[in-house]
Amino acid sequence: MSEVIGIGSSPKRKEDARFVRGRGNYVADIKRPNMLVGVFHRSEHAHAILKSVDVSAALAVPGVRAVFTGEDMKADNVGGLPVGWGIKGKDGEPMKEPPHPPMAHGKVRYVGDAIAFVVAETEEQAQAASELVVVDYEVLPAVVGLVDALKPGAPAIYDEVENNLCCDWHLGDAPAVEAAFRSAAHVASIELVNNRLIGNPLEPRAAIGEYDFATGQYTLWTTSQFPHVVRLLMGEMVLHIPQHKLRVVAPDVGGGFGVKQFHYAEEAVVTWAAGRLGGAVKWVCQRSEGFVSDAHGRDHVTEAELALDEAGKFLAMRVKTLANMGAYLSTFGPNIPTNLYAPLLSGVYVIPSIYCEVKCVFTNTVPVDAYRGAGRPEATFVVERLVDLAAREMGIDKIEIRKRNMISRESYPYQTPVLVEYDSGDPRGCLDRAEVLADVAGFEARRAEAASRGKYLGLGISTYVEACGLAPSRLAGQLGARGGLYESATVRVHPSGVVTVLIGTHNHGQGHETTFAQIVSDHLGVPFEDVSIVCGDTDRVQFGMGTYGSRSLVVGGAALAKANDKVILKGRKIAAHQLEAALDDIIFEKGEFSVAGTDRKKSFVEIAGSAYVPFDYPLETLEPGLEEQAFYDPVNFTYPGGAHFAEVEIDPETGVVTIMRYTAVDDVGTVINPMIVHGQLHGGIAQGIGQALFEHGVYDQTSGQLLSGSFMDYCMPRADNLPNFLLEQHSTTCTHTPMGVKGCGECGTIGSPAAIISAVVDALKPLGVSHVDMPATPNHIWNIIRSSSARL
Ligand code: MCN
Repeated sequence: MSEVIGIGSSPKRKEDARFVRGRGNYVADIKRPNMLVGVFHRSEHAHAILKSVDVSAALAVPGVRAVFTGEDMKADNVGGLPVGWGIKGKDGEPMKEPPHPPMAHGKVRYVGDAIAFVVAETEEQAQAASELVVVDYEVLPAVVGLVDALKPGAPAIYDEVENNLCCDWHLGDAPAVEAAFRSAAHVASIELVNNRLIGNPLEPRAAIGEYDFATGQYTLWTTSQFPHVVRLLMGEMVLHIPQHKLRVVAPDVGGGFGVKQFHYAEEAVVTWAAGRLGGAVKWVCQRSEGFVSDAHGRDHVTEAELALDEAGKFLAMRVKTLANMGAYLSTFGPNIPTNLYAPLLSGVYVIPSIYCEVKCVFTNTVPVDAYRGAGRPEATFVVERLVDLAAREMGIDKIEIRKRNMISRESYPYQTPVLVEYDSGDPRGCLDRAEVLADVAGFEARRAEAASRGKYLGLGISTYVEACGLAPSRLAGQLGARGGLYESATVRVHPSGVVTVLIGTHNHGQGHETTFAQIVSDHLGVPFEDVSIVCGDTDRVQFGMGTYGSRSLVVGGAALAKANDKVILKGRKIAAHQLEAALDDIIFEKGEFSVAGTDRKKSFVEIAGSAYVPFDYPLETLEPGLEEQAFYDPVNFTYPGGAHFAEVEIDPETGVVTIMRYTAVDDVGTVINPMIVHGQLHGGIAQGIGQALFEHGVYDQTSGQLLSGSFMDYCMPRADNLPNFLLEQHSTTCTHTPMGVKGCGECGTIGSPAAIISAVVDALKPLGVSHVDMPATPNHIWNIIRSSSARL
């Protein structure tokens, strides 16, 4: 396709040509000369003192080159992994940040904690030897539940952390909320659980460390969503490698979903081991190993209340949440249930005052961090469950109560009581359209028909707002974070006019090679096929903060747009020189620089060529070449939003929930590629349905063993669990991003859990059920139905 394909078109994804042919280049595919293979020996106990670690039998296995332990790393002055973002408690006290060594020494704190790293010539040798590492444990009592961990006398995971409490954080105006609750005509109260999720991207994590003795250069190939940040954190804090001597490469990555956005212990261990052994060392995570070593997501217990006046208008909201941190703080851990959760509790509603307290709690479980949506699905679930409950208790229709309390389109920009200011949106427009598409008017007839077959049919709804585009420095600073997150892009126009973009975001499934090429094609008027996107290599790309929090388009795309503008400006200067006109008279349109009001013009390709030819060039005022770089720090988050309707049918004999219809109307601002946005919504909704109906990370309360440690016990949604989704966009333009765009990567995951549970509860309404915790598995639903006296 040698044509311009701009913003708003849906070309097929460039990257799929290699993915669908099996030609991707993943970390596990990479082979380095004389590469060794490493396997971790991991703790089988949730909480234990390491009395001794005997590696002699493992070392004796033929082919084994080394067996390293946490004590070896400690002796080599290896630092701890990054543990926090400066969250402060209510009284301004800093959160507790106990050290997180890459391999345990002294004590293990969860099943899966790494104890030893066995390096051998082959994986089989390393695996066999790792089973011969003998650990003498003094087993300690473990605690995995949030409420239990805070109880006096609970096992202490760190001597220096009282009551296992990492921090007691809050946001909002408590006195105003108390006053509003005192004047309320009705208070709806709910206790709910946001279930623990385990990410499971298609490609398990992997890492290769390599040390080149001749140059003193380290290279890490890793399955990461943010290679530059890994270089920054690992180089500076953990291994103390100067940045110019450490290259981090994240090649093709087979899905991340948040799981690959942390700096993991294994990355540091392979790189350090490579340095010790003077070569390359590879580790590829086994699927079952991933269950106990990939950071988990969610895991909240919440009490929430909504105060309303007699007309059903919201007055105030009060939320208390316990958030599981696991045994160590992961890279962003405490940031998720605080800064990315509480500021979203206003949803799309006018709620005059809100107060939220969050206790972040250590337990003997895998560290918990971001998982697609990260804090925002949790907030949406709280708000939407409360709204449904209030509607039911006050006898108001659940769509009507939402309409009564929604922020009107005219009220934007809208300042919430929880710090953030929404710049744009039209929640009512989304809701009205979704109501029509979902054929809400015909629902009662469908419910009656289902009842005639002995089935319960329920209609559920969720509205949502998301804050994406992490993170405006201004807001991050106000929330107490140590830094904001900008993004950078370089646009390199080659002499022939073709373009290479070097960008700091990372593409691991979102279609950036396509959408970013569309942006360049649109802005510079160059053919879509003439644009290549490069990401994921710290030696090639100037700098970057990576991909998560649906930031790539709104922050990275904005940097790209800014760099395009700079290219155009320089091109105009060259054209002004060549066409002997004033700069102000040179206009750039559709790939041509022309003198306004004349037919004198130069094509983009001509200008690109002459930028590299000294005599075509105003040398006294410009440097040769056509390459521009831009950094962009957003001024605010962007706030996509929408309304999702789900219709579910429940079989009372089996408890199976079948999704009959799913309708969503979302607002993601200007759409670059409608097909890709559609795909992002599909994937996101599927993941939200996974949380609502299937997925649950379950620990044994006494031993701290992960009971859902394989796909036999951890149920992922499959294609036959999902209906066809009916999706539409109802876009409002973001007022502060260069192209008016908002993010879309997490929308589906944020809107869907609450919509599904709302539908499940509605279906069970005849039984008097007012809330169902996630996941609404057949067993869970069957038990609810069995225990009800009012069956159909
Ligand atoms: N897009 C667009 N128009 C818009 C918004 C986005 O065309 N108005 C396009 C973007 O250009 C990009 C895609 O949609 O190609 C997603 O954009 P964005 O919302 O910026 O999200 P990111 O690219 O930053 O991706 C992160 C987001 C998150 S946080 C998770 S988790 C997630 C997700 O995206 N993980 C994914 N989607 C995923 N999709 C795949 N296949 N794999 C993952 O690991």
